[in-house]
Amino acid sequence: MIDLYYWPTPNGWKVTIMLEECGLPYKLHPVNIGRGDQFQPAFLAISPNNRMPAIVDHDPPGGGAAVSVFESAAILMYLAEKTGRFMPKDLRGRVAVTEWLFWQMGGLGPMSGQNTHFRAYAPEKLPYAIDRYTKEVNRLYGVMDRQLAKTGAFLAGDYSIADMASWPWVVPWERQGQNLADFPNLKRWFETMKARPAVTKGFEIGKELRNPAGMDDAAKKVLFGQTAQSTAQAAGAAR
Ligand SMILES: N[C@@H](CCC(=O)N[C@@H](CS)C(=O)NCC(=O)O)C(=O)O
Repeated sequence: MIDLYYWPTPNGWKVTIMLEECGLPYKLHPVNIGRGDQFQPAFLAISPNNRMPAIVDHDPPGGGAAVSVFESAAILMYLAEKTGRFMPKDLRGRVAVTEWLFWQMGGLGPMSGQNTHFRAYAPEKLPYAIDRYTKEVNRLYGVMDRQLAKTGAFLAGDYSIADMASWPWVVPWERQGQNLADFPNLKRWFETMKARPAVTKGFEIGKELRNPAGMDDAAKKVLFGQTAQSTAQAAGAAR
């Protein structure tokens, strides 16, 4: 059985989608990041960066002690290795999936995250910051669109963990100030992904946990402005 430490956000959906695609049984442990659960000592022992998702696999390949993994791409790679699925066996195929997975982790995810922050959450509307991140996300959509025109189907050829990592970050495209109609190959890929039952199911996991009113002030206080000192204090207070 796999323990999944999770909150329904794009980085969380990557893992629920993969677990559903693989049909692996898992137990959900909600980490309410708006209330500070990420600073609980038991969670920090698994995920020292105070971020979800994280997993603990009590039945790792080859047996032995349970394996814990934090960072969504590391989790996807671990699950691909465990199941032998969604990561090609040949060198060139593996390189392509790794490239697009890391592209998502270093580009699409963080840039979209900053874009959301400045568009939706920053207390002041900062035109320079909004413009910078909206344009960068736009550029990244263009990169995906051209890649998908080339492959014709998925980001790295066959359906893989690179697609599972990227799709959740395109879900909020309107909120990102983008228009999917401007990117026909991306739009086709987005709809193809959405039609997969495991993608829909993974996306729905823990939906009821979300605050229907959106992020409240208490959550903003926990999530924004973290420093080394404040996170150490939060971890101390949760002990
Ligand atoms: N690079 C990390 C990012 C994870 C991440 O940013 N998770 C956010 C939610 S989407 C979180 O747990 N935030 C808690 C916090 O900011 O304290 C990954 O891909 O796993």
